[in-house]
Amino acid sequence: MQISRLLLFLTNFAIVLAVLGCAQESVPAIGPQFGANSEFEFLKTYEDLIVGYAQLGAESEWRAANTISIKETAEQLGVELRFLDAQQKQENQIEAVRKLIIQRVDVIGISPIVETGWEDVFREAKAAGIPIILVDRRAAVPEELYVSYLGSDFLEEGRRAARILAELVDGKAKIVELVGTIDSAPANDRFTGFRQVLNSFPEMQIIDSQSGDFTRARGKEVMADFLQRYGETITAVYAHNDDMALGAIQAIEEYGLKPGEDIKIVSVDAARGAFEAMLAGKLNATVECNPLLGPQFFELALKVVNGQRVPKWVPSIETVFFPEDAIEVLPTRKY
Ligand code: GYE
Repeated sequence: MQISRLLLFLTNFAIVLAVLGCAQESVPAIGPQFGANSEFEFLKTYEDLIVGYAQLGAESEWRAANTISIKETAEQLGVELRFLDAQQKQENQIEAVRKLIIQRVDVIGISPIVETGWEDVFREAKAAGIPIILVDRRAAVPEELYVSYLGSDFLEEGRRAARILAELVDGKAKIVELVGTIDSAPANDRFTGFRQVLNSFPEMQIIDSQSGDFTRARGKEVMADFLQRYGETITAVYAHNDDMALGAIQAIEEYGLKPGEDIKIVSVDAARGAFEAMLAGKLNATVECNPLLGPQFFELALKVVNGQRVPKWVPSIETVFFPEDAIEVLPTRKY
């Protein structure tokens, strides 16, 4: 009896030892998971990142808000940001990208001033192993030359502007168009999207279309010129951004007409100045285009640097605002 008990004890003891042994042996078996965890420890954090940013300029309220968003977010996250401003010239922006390549930053963000002419410098970045993220504006380059585009659907903005204007004028208007920077993605697409919708409104005619370069000063000049040429024939303005619409409002007032009444005006951006103009009854609607891209940009940059997959296009979420929204929305606007 005692012997059999002893045997039982020894057997149990052996089983326990075997189990423990197995357990010990199983450690290497789960090793790869620890391996993955230790790789995880090597993932970069925001504090490790050096990000280059080639901004195109400071032409509008939108751009000012966009720049602040990039700079403030970098500071909040602890990212080292090398920010260069091309002052509205493509050659400066190309130079900026080259400087950032020489500095061997981890990622380059760029809002390409125009769509074309980027292939060479983007290839240089690729050869140096530095990923490019397009922010706000697209570039017409093969997809393998950038990792992601973060920005708006400019075609849809153009279509929205046309639908709103059609409602405001009951499908009948003589329109002048203030185009953004020639060959820029937003100007190209806002131009095209607007016409896509206008095709269904035969009595809405665009009588002239000129670039105001996305600035208030040029918007005013171009509008003054339109008024000289067409006078009271003009019943509507489509401006590719709020700044040009605000310039046009001044020109219309100086000409002696009432903006928002005699001439209906629709623009794009939904910046503060547009809300103020809507409150004053001088602007009829603004289509939102969100410039606060800092947080999404750095999130993308971090993922890219850590080898994680990112979508080829990250669209911003946007809406449309009318004068009746202005009182409530203006105090909450961040730009
Ligand atoms: O609409 C305009 C700015 O690229 C979306 O550029 C941006 C445009 C914006 O100057 O105000």
